[in-house]
Amino acid sequence: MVRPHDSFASMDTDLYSIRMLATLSGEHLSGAEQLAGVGEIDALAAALARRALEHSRGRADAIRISIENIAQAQVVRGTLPGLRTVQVDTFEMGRQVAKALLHAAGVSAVAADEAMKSLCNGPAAGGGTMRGAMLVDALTGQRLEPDARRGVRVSRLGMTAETREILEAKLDACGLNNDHVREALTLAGKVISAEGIVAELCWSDDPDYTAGYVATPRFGYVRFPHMKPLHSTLGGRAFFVSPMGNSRLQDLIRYLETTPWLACNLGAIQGTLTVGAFYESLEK
Ligand code: PML
Ligand code: MG
Repeated sequence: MVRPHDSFASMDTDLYSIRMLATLSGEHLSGAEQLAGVGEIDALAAALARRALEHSRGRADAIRISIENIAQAQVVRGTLPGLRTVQVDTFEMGRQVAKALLHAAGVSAVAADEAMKSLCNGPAAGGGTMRGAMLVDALTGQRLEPDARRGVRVSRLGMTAETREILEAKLDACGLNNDHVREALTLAGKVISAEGIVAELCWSDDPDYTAGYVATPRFGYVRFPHMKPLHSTLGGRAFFVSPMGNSRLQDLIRYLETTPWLACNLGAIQGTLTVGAFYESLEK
């Protein structure tokens, strides 16, 4: 998340959802979301605009920032997942261990392979990155999102000031206190809180950031420093879902895109472990 000047002090203050979406030559470039108190809005809007103008994939030519009031009664409160890093030396190794974790979480080999193939080729219909995520049937690997160009964009999410303070201190201690990690951990928290989600797979589409992660309700947020070659701009997200009918799928998409979700607590932020130690932990 971008850093505001101050933070919303208590849950009595008005809460706003602030969202930024930026494009370059008509293609998705950057997006960010936060729930914030009224006193933070101006600083956040400026920081989000700056981020889109200084993006590593180029300078945005269109930036949309939307700000909307959120009724406190609608807010679902949750917990950020625990975080671990598996020390892989190559992106091939990162993908291999990520696949093993997806399998342990209940994603079939065919579904994991299909999703990885799509992320490698550019998941949007016709190639390229999407502003949202793919929805993938965890057994068959079939793509389920209604619009394969846009994907499902997780929105209206954030954390309380107290949670952010604790998180930043813990991430600082591991050298991981950056926008990528804070935002991805928050997004993963909302995603794995949704009914029917089996796992999330993500690696960055930013050319200078090679890390990615798998998040699951049981194993939390497991990051891999290498999930793609440096300088590649092909990346994105896949949400694996258990088989469900159309009306439950619509409910899931509505939850991910519109229900405000606020992390009020966090899981354990742990250090780095070897591939061997990680495999052993999967067997426990
Ligand atoms: C992104 O910000 O582009 C996605 C980041 C995924 C990995 C974040 C991490 O380092 O844990
Ligand atoms: Mg990006």
